[in-house]
Amino acid sequence: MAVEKKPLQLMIAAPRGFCAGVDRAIRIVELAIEKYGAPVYVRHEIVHNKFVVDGLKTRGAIFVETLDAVPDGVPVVFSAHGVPKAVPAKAEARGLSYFDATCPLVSKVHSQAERMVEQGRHILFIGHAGHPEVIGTFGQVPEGSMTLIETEEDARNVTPDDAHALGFLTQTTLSVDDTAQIIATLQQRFTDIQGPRGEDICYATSNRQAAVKAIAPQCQAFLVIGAPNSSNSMRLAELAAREGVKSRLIRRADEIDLDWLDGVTSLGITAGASAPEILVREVVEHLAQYFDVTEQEITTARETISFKLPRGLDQA
Ligand code: 0K2
Ligand code: SF4
Repeated sequence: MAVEKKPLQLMIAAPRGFCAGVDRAIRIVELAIEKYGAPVYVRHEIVHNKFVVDGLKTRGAIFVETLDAVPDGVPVVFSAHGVPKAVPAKAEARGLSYFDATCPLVSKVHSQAERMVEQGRHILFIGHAGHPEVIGTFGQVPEGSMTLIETEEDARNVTPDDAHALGFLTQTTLSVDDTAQIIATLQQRFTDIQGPRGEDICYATSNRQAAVKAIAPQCQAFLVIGAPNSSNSMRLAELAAREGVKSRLIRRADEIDLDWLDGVTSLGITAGASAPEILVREVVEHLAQYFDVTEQEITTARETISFKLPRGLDQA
C-alpha cells in the first residue's frame, strides 16, 4: 500500500535568485567564449555558485584565483565581486585582453572610496574580512586609508587618527539590519562622518532580505539555496533564523535533510543572488517526491533593473 504523502506548503520568495549583476557577469563569460573561443580564464568564481561555475567550465571557462595563473595571450574575466586596481593594471602590463564583470553597483562603491580619499577622509569600511569584494574595494585606495569594521563592537572601539575626517562605505551584500546598527553607532560617535545615502547594500540584497522577513512569520522552516561562501545567501539563512524560523543553507536538493523537515507543514524557500532558478525547481521537485506540495509565490518587490555589457562584448 502506498504511503500517503504529508501536505507541505511551499512559500517561495520573490524576488529570489539571480540579480542583474550576476546575470551580466555570467553573460560576459559566455560572450567572451563566443568571441575568442575556449579557453577563457576567469579570475575567481564568476559568482559564488558551483553549478554556475561547472556549467561555464563545460563551455570552456577555466577558473583560477590569481592573474599569475593566466597564461599569456588568453583573455581573462574578473568576477562580479570586483578586483583591486592592481589586477587590471597587471593585466594591462602583460598585454592581456580582460573583461571586467564587476557588478556596476560594486564599481560605484569603488568610485565612492576613491572620492572620499581624494577629499582627505579616512574610510571606515563595513564588511566581512577576507571576502573578495572587500579585498577589491580596499584595493581601490592607498594602503592605510581604509579600516575594516566587521561588527558593532568594532564600530564602538575604532579609534581613527582624525575623528573629523571620516567616511563610511559598505559591502553590497550585508545584513540590512546589522549594517543599520553599525552605521548608527558610527554616526553617534563621529557626528560629521560622511557616507552614501543609506548604505551601499544593493537593491537585490535588500529585496531578498525583505522577502524572507515577510514570509518567515508564516512558515516553520526556511531553505535558502546558495553557497556557504556567498555572503548574500548566508545573510538570508541567518535572517530567517533571527526571525524565529529554523533555516538551512543548501547548495542543491540532495542536501535536504528529510528528518529536519519532520512535522513541518509550511516551508519558506528562497535563493541567493548567485543561485540559478533551475536549482529552486530542483528543490521543489525533490520535495514533491516526499510530500504533497502546494506552491505559493510571495512577491514583496518587482525587479526590472538590468546592466549594460562592457564595450567590446555588447556586439558579440
Ligand atoms: O554574496 P557574495 O558577494 O558573496 O557573492 P555571490 O554569492 O557571488 O553573489 C553575487 C554578488 C556579487 C557581488 O556583489
Ligand atoms: Fe550587484 Fe547586488 Fe547582484 Fe552583487 S548582489 S552582483 S552588488 S546586484
